[in-house]
Amino acid sequence: METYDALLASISALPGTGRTIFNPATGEPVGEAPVHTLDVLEKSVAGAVAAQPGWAALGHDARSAALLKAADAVERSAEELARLLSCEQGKPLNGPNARFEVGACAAWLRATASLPLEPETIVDDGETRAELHYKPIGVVAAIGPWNWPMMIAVWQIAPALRMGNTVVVKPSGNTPLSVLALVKVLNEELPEGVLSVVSCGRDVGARLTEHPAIGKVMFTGSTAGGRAIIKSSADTVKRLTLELGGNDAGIVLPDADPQAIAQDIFWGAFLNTGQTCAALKRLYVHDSIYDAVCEELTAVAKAMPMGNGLDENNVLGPLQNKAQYDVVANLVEAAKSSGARVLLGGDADADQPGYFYPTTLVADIDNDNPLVAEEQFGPALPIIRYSTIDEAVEKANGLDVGLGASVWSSDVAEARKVAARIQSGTVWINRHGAVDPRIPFGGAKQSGYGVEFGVEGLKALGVPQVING
Ligand code: TXE
Repeated sequence: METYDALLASISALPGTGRTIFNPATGEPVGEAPVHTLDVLEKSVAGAVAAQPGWAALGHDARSAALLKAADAVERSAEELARLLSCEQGKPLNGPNARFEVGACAAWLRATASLPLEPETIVDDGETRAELHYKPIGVVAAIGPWNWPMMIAVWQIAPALRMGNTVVVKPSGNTPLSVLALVKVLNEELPEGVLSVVSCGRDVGARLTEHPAIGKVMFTGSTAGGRAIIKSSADTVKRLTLELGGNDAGIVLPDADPQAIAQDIFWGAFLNTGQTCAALKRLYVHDSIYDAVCEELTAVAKAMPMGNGLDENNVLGPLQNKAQYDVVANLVEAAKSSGARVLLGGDADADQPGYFYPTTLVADIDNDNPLVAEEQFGPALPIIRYSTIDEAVEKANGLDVGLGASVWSSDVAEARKVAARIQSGTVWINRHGAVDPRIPFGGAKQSGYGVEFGVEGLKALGVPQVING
C-alpha cells in the first residue's frame, strides 16, 4: 500500500510524455498521465501474448485465488484510489460514488472469482457423449469510458483473467490516472504481463481493435465507438462484447405511491450525477399521479448537495468534462425554448469553476423533444405524461437503444406484465440500474450485444469447445 502522493508520483514517473489531467470540480491539476505511443502498445500486447499460456495453465482455482488477492489489494488502497477517482472523475467520495465504486471493484473481483463454471454434458445417450468446455481466447483488449472508469475496467478485466486470458486495458483519455492506479494496485498480486495498461489517445488505442494478437475486445462506450470497433475488428474476426449505453425509460404505473418511490427514482436517474450507462433518462408518469410524482421528486432532488467531491457533505458532483457539460446545457436549453416546464435547476452557471450543472427536472415535455429522444448523460431528467399503458410502452420502445428500463408500481405482478413488453436488456421493478455481479447484464437494439456478469458473462470470455466422442 502506498500513500496517495506516492501512488500519483509512481504514475507520473511511467515512461511517456506527461499529460496534465485536471480536476473537473476545480480546474486544478490532479497529476500527469503518460501518453503512450504505438511502440508501448506493441510491447504491452507482446507481453500479454508471452504471459498468456502460463496464466492459462494455472487453472481456474489458482486464477480465482489471484483475483481474491487482487481484491484484498484494492481494499488495502481503497481510500487512496477513491480520492484519486474523486479528483479525476469528479464524483464525490461520499454517497454511491467514489468509495462505492472502489468497493464495487473488490466485490466484482471476489464474485467473479467464485462463479461456478464446470464442463457441461450436453448429450450422453450411450452412443454419443458430448461435453462443452470453455477455453481461453488469448489476449483481451479492455476499452473503457470515463464515467465509472475503475469499476467498468474491473467488469472487463476480472472475467477475462478468470477465464485464462491476459488483458491489455485502454482507459478513456479523460480518466487515465484512475485506471493506471487501479491496475498498479491489482498488479501487486498478479504475475508480470498478465495485466497492462496503454494510456493513449483513441487513434493509438484503435490499433488494439485490429491487432492480430487480440482475440476479443470488451468495449463500453458510445454507440458510435462501438460501430467503429465492429468495423475495425472485422478483418481479424474478433469476438466482441459491446456495452453502448442507452436512453433508459422508467414507467410509473397509476397505482404507484409517489412518496415511496421518489428517492429510488432519484438515484436511478442521478447516480453519478446522471453519467451512468443504465441510468433512468426518461420518466413516463401516468396522468393521475403526474403532479404528485413531480412534487415528491423535486423535494428529494432539492435536498441532494452537489459540489466538490472531497467535501464529505456532497453526493452529486460535476460533469466529468466540458463536452458532456455542453451536451446537457444545450439539451436543457432546447427543452426550455420548446415551452417545457422547469421544476428544478435548468440554468447553467458558466461563471463558477468546474463543470457543475445543477440538478434539473423538466416537466410537461413532448416525447420527441431532444432532451427525451437523445441520451443526456447528465443531471437533467425529463418527465413525460402518459394516459394509457399502451402509450407508455410504445414511447418507451420508440428509440433504437435499449439497455435498461424500469417499471414502478405497488403491484409487482402487474409491473412484471408491463416489463415483459419493454425492449431492453434489463427491466428493473421499483428500482433502476441495480447491477449485480451474479446477474447477466447487456443491451438490446443498438445498446450493444453480449452480456457481462454471472456465468453467462464468464462464458463470453471463453471459446466454447465441444469434445464429442
Ligand atoms: O465515448 P467513446 P466518449 C456515451 C455518452 C457520452 C458519449 C461520448 O452519451 O456523451 O458516449 O463519450 C475509446 N477504437 N457514453 O466520447 O468515444 C475511447 O478512447 C478504440 C456512454 O467518452 O465511445 C474511450 O476509451 N477505442 C458510456 C472509450 O472508447 C475507441 C460511457 C469510450 O469513448 C474507439 C461513456 C475506437 N474506434 C460515454 N472509439 C456507457 N456505455 O456507459 C472510442 N474509443
